[in-house]
Amino acid sequence: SANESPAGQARTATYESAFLKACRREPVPHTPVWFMRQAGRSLPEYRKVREGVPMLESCTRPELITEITLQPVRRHGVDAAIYFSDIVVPLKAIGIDLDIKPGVGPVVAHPIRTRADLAQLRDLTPEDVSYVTEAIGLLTRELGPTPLIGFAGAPFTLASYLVEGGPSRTYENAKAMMYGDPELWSDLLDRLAEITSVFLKVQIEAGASAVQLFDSWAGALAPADYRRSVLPASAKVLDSVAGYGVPRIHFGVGTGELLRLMGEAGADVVGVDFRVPLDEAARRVGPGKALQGNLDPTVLFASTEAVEAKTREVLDAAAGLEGHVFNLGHGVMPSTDPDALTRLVEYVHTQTAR
Ligand code: 1CP
Repeated sequence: SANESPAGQARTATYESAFLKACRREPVPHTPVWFMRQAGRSLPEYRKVREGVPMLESCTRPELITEITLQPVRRHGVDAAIYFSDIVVPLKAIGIDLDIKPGVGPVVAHPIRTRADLAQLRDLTPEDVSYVTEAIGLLTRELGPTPLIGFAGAPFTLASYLVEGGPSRTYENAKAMMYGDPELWSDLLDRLAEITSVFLKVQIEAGASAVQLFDSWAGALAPADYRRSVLPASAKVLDSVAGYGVPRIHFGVGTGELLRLMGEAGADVVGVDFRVPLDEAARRVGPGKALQGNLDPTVLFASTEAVEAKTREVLDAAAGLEGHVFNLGHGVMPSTDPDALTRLVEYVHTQTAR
């Protein structure tokens, strides 16, 4: 309204943005677009500001976080920003000895394999991540009406790093604990659910207008195991932030057989990787949820014509959805041509303008 403060007007404009409307399954002026890993090595301006700053250190500097988060919004005109951080940041913040090794990913010094190892985990407090609150304060001012997505790793995906000690293809130690010592496993996941809930609440209370729970590696699990040994902890996280009324996106890779369960865990929006077409994904998820996805990120290495043809397929499959947020089926690959991403945003916007 006319007598609203500038900050109030910005909040109203954010609430009415195409991205948040699509998450709420309301009509949109165009299909909103953002990209997982849109801030990162595909951008020369990112490589420049990250020079000489280790990854985890960059995640604790509010001005740097703000700049990196804004870069893809400025360059590509995406419909949402995603807070620059990493899923292991809250684990580092409670004192777990871990690092992000260039070209590898998160590496944990003392993997959690026994009940005694659980002592490495303590509760996260908002003060442990005060730089998050500060950075989001700076960011929401700079972003104006553009929504900011907060995020966290889901308990299973965090546990996969903590138990394996680093990236894995087989998750043999994590699964050995899950099958062999279900009580220890569920205690571990419950602790991680607590930490993750606090981390998401900090981001929402600081001004994030949506959150994404990344269960990137959940696709390694059969549905019955996911339902029994993983879903309860993810549901605790998603339920703990339900009262804020911000959309909750739930995403994993290779989760074609888990899509309905990932929705049932408490998501408002289910993220779909590129292996299941969105119309089929909607049948699997069932009514009452929006979907996010799902162009294969490697398509961006093909010609513009091929990118447009494959994007058209995604948009056609999404035509009957209750709500659609366009995204890739997984993160932007570091060697992607940033101009291809800019053209893709423009193409989705013009193709879906209503
Ligand atoms: O030095 C560097 O630049 C390291 C590369 C890097 C970056 C840019 C890592 C290491 N993390 C990040 C940032 C990051 N991590 C973001 C940025 C925000 C954006 O999207 O723009 C996000 C959302 C994440 C989340 C993340 N980290 C996930 C879930 C998303 C996904 O891709 O599935 C996972 C699994 C991680 C762990 C991680 N951190 C970094 C790497 C290389 C990995 C994956 C390692 C593996 O393969 O297991």
